[in-house]
Amino acid sequence: MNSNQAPRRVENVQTDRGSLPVYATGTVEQPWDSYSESDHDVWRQLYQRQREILPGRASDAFLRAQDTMGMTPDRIPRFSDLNRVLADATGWQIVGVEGLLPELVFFDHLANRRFPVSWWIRRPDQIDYIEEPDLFHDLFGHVPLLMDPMFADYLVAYGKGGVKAHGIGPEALMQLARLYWYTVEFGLIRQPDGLRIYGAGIVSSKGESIHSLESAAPNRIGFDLERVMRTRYRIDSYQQTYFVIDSYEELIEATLPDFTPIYERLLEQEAIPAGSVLESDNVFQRGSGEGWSVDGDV
Ligand code: HBI
Ligand code: FE
Repeated sequence: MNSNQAPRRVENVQTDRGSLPVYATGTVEQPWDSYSESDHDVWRQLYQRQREILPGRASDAFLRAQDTMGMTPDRIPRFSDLNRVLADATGWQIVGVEGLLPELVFFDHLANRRFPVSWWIRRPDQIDYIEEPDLFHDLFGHVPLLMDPMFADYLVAYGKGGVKAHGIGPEALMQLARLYWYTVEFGLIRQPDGLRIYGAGIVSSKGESIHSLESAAPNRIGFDLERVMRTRYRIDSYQQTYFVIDSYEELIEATLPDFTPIYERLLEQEAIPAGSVLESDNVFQRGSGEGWSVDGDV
């Protein structure tokens, strides 16, 4: 990526991931010919590192989809190549963007089966962590599951819900952001052979791919829609709680009811701290809490 191609920052605003630059809302063509050898090398390093540790940790659907899509470590994939496969599988399309979008713009993309993917990839010195979603996070982490019809339909329903929630108010948006956070970004799924990762924020991170499944520190709790929508989360560390679904169908079923009465009911209830375990929880693991910092819940 040539420096003159740096993403156009619009402004820093308080998002549900803390204060981050939110970018121009238009979509951009993927400047594939402008990627430098260093950009392809960053993709290659991250791709190979993750594919070494994800077998046995990532969900079957995720690993299968990545292979079906034809993603390889060799070069940064072309959005146009992946879009041909996606169109046949679930009708989704990737659109290039500058980075994080205002929520309503983001929800509208999802509602119309368009997944926004940052066109730029992180620098070599950001290999282990980058605050904003770059091409690797979006393309490696989020895009493969768009091949799964159930998950793809969940994201459309989520986007439509987000457009509606935008008209309701900030509390509704916050409750929906928690649902996105604990499923699309940091969700676990129970398979017959054990718990597996499907959340993009986990599969695109080496440390959290291991921590989310193998550490004694976090809680692992069965997914419950209203429990998740009440639960605060972490943006600056590993999650203190991971929620576990039994199937992607479970996510669609959760989005079927009209959320308006749910938003109203949740307004009466306290938010739940990120690290709490409730009597009513279906507990897979009650975390030790080792390494948790007390403040910092969003
Ligand atoms: N924009 N490009 C992009 N990618 C995201 O994942 C994203 C976003 N804007 C808003 C957003 N996510 C969050 O508010 C979600 O919780 C909706
Ligand atoms: Fe993401």
